Amino acid sequence: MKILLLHCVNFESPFLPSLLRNVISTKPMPQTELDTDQSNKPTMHSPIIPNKPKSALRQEPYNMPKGFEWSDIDILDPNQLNEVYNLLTANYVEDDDAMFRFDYSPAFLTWALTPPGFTKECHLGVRSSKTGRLMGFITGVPATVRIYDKTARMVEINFLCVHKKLRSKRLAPVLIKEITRRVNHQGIFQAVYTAGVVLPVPVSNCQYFHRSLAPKKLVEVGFSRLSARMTMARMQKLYRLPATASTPGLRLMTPKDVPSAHKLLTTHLQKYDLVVHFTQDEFAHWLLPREKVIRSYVAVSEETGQVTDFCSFYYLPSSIIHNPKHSVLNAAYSFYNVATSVDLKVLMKDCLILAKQESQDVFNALTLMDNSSVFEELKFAPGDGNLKYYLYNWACPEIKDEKIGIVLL
Ligand code: MYA
Repeated sequence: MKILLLHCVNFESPFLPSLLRNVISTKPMPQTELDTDQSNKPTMHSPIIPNKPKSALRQEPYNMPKGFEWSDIDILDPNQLNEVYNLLTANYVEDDDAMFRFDYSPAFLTWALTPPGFTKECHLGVRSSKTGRLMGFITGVPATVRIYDKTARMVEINFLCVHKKLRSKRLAPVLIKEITRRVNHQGIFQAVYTAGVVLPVPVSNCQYFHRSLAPKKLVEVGFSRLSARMTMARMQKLYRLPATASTPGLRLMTPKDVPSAHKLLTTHLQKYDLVVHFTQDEFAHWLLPREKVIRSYVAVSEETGQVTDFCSFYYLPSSIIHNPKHSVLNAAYSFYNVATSVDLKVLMKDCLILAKQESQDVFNALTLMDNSSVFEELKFAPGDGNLKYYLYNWACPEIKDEKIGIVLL
């Protein structure tokens, strides 16, 4: 059994540190059975492969297949932002039936890719040498992440995409190896990322739940179905929401609320096992409202002037691929929520109401943090999508979904 596991490891794989995580975390065994040299053994709650000094890292970029070249993308340049948008909007993640494809807006991409400390070396593109056209992409943005009680500077990896015309040519592993090399040169040796597909080796698995806001449209586009005993009129009645939010004083967060809201969220996140440790600047970047991108609301105590309740969601529409009537599915995704003066159910119901007011068709949330506790009463239904969480080059035991306290975009 042990030998089999080790035989599964592809030593050429960019995932080697994640593959080894499986051997270590799910099949505990006396270290002597793996190797008699005890000096370079990873232990639990530590890197799998030790950090290297800059001089020991590969200095030159990995070779690209003939006809392609690396390109650092300046996401603050509107033309390059548009190139990334065009690549992703036509080639990024689709559901299994190819009915919907994520349509991250340019404003969303700017938000997602420019947190404090971002570098354009880690917004890595692949261009056709002949035409200059952007054909592949991957990004890493910095974050300080706590896993159980260890904290590490990491990157959040996202937006891995290869143009449909270039699929299955093993460009993705080269993109991953090159971004790893670039991140390592910044002195960072761990990463966190999510994917719908099963890769070696998830640290956690969350399920998507969906709350219909526009049930008729969701049925028309094939996102949901009318069950046998349900009529459209009954369905619309079932999902009807009040016109206004009910948490007293709930309003959009402003820069003045940042210190208090940051403190509230930081304290709340202490109870989870995989979380981002936001600085105040990072919190301001990730949570201050941006039109059509991110919404955060606060309720403030009249007595203390402190934020008592905080809720947030982001807007990520999907293109509807073949539908005669609708071309965009407007979806809001639950982000970070902390309820202290009201029940979490009340606060998340307010999120539904506020998202509906901004013309969203569906509200999505994962089974992480305390989200699952509100699903039944707020009429969320389980979806068929799962999102796996991965850690690169970190050995630790699996984490239950309700102990995940980080939401990646
Ligand atoms: S998740 C979003 C991923 N993007 C999409 O799903 C968009 C639509 N699909 C595509 O663009 C392509 O199909 C992709 C693969 C680019 C996904 N993550 O080039 P290939 C492996 C990682 O011939 P293609 C996100 O952005 C696959 O198992 N690897 O395949 C997080 C196989 O490997 P192996 C994936 O279809 C990304 C190899 O690629 C994924 O043309 C985290 C085949 O390569 C996937 N989602 O292109 C990346 N899907 O042979 C890891 C397939 O070994 C980061 N593959 O089985 C690791 C940390 C790096 C930084 C470390 C710093 C310290």
